[in-house]
Amino acid sequence: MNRTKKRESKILAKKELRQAEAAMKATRRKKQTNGKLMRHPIMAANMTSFADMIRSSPPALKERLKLPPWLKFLLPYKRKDQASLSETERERFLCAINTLIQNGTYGQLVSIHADMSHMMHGTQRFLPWHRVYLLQLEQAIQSIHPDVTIPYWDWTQAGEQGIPQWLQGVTPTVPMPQPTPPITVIRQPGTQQDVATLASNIPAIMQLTDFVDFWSHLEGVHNGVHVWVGGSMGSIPTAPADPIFWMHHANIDRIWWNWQSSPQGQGKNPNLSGSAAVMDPFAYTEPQTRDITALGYIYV
Ligand SMILES: [Cu+2]
Repeated sequence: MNRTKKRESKILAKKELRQAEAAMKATRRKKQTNGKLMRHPIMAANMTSFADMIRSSPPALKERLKLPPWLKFLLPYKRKDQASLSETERERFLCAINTLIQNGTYGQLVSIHADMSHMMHGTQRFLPWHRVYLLQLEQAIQSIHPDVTIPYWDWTQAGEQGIPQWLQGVTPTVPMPQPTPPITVIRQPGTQQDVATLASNIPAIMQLTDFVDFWSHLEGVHNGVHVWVGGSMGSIPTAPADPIFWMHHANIDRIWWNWQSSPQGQGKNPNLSGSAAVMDPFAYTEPQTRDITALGYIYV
């Protein structure tokens, strides 16, 4: 074979590989969306822990299954206000986060947020996409400490309008997938008055009756809090490296759930269809993100 022929066959092989990959992706997507192969397509595609396996088993099976009392916490689990956590709860959360940072799982999640192709900011995907994104970290956390959940940082409360004290020393260096260099978390928080001003928008936002109005205003306040924390939190590719990102987003998710549960917000959903309704790179579709109790958690 001469050189040009060799090159041609190489290009051909690459093309075939790409086609095969595309075909595989298409069937995978089909399997995930038609749900025929999975009894519980919502959870099954993203399960990383045995706790999730129990949690997502059919209600009838769960009733028949005899579980020891210490496994009863599995459904639904509670996301708590960070200010209400005990010392042990704080330690176990940080311990799980650290383990995930060291084993590379955390860095992989951060890199997903750096990928703008997921269109998760400035679109109607913002709220459902981040709801799914939080679940990814939470499921990874629970594969280490099954009783730990993501606490929310309720910056609408006067007592929480600053970086929580127990997080002030938590500025890890996060190893990232190759070739991205590690991220060392930094913060440049603003004043208490500034975060209070941002939070003062929330009561009026809760009164809105249209999803697009609600989402766009809430995302605006959310952006303000990102900028208020500053440093790593101020830029999209590095923000999730700061553990406070997840607690900020849990608070946004909680505010959305409160609105969804209110007369103004009831039944008001994003207007997404086709691939825009699939929360890529995750398999969840937008309708599957609407009910947090179906996803297995509540806010307390
Ligand atoms: Cu984001």
